[in-house]
Amino acid sequence: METVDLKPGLEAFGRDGYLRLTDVVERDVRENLIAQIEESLNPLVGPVEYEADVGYPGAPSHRDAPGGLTPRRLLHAYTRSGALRALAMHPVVARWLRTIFGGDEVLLSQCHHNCVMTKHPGYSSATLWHQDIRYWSFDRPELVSVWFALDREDRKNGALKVIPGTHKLELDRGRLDAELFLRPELEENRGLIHRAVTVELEPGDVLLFHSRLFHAAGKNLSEKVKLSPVFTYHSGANHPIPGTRSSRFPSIPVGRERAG
Ligand SMILES: O=C(O)CCC(=O)C(=O)O
Repeated sequence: METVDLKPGLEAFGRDGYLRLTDVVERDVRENLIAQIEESLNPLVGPVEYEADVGYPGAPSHRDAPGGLTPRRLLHAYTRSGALRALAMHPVVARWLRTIFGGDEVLLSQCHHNCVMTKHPGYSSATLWHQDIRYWSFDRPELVSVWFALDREDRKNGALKVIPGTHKLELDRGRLDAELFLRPELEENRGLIHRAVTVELEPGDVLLFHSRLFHAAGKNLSEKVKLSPVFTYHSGANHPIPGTRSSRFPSIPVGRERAG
């Protein structure tokens, strides 16, 4: 593996709460993954979360409504194929995660994200401002979500938007609604949201972001479904709380690079 100075990226992650890595996933790997994922969409291979299940703005109100059976997430991505398992263990991503976790062991959570986001044109919904950690239960809120762009992700097809630095923010509970989304009607939240940036990704790019970073995304207004595998990682020193959803399945060690 080529020698890359990880220090500037590590500093950027610490400051902003996210890091975009360019050109990580090779074209043939992406094409193979896209073909496999498309096969899982028709006929639909479960487990799946439908747009109607998420209840986000713009989502069909129930499964029997028009578009109610639009798949929003193909769940349990890690167990779906060897290609998805290899993606989750990508050596470039593993090296960054190890660096971010200060050299500790890196573990893939099977309980959170571990899915392929399948944002469809027509019936996709917008995701409001939230932190991924909101429903997760670990010793410390120090997890990293990793978003793989198999194709271009931009404003039109619902690329992620982030508010840089918000992984370090301490907010009063009142700034969040019942579902722990930022309340956009509050003046102080409007100021925060005003600082948001859209993270456009090219095919093969990867976005790493802190589990406390506020992020959101729009609907897919393009003609094409957007397919994005997403996995979540934690360090070996950060354990899921026993008895919670975060401990439902064991985490998987992310291997070290082989020498030579
Ligand atoms: O693509 C989207 O709408 C964003 C999804 C997201 O942020 C999440 O599921 O945590």
